[in-house]
Amino acid sequence: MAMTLYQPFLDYAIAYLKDQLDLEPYPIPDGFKSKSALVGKGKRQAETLTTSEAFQSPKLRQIRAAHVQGGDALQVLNFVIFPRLNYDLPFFGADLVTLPGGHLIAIDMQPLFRDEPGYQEKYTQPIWEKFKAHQEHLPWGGDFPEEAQPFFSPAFLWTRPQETEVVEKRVFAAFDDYLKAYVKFVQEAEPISDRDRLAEIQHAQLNYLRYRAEKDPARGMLTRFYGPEWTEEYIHGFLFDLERNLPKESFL
Ligand code: DBV
Repeated sequence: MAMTLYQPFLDYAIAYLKDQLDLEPYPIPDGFKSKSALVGKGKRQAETLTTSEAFQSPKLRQIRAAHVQGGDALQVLNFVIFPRLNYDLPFFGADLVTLPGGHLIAIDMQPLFRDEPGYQEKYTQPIWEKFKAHQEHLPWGGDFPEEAQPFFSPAFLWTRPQETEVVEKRVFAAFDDYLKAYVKFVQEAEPISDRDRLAEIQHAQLNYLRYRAEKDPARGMLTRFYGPEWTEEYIHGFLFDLERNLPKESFL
């Protein structure tokens, strides 16, 4: 059953990251660890629970998950890793979404510098074979916002599986491969000290973050469940919080 379709993804990711990296907790602001609402009317009324988890490591500023559980037809895991600003690492981004209309899956290592050939060689080439293999079972999901394209790598997995079993098996396998490749990048990453490059990294991180916060596709859903005030604070104070933490995180 789809009741907790994405819990195994989350449990696995946290366990693997804890095993491979030196994880510490990342503070979650009051009111965001767990939030529930009753949604719908009468017999169709159901509880919708949103829980958050967050960690950090010496090279990763924030590893965070938002997990929405509202029954078989509403399951979401949004899992993103934001590197510290003195690494040129991509973001790890997974948006695993199950709505009444079906499953919608986005998995990528999202580039800071999409169009630098050297960057692609470093961070896309190593996953390319795996991407091609997974894409045979997880075909391109179509219809994708044009303006979002600069934020994705050529190895972006974007797919809308019909069957829940495909999510449990194929999507899980892809998530696993991308996470393992990402952790390897992290383990091999060297800090950047060149000031111009640090400025480019900070600029690219902010650009990505502002885009994600502004266009968050969950805004409508979260606002319906928990109201606009809670939702805006959740987005800017937790999900995409770099701007607020910039003074202490910046290397400039
Ligand atoms: N998406 C988020 C966060 C979510 C979340 C923080 C807390 O960035 C969920 C939850 N994504 C979510 C939901 C939907 C989508 C859709 C609930 C369905 C919205 C709806 O249909 O009502 C990738 N996610 C989408 C879409 C895209 C992405 C392109 C389709 C919506 C559209 O067409 O605009 N999210 C988007 C993205 C990444 C990502 C750029 C990177 C991996 O995480």
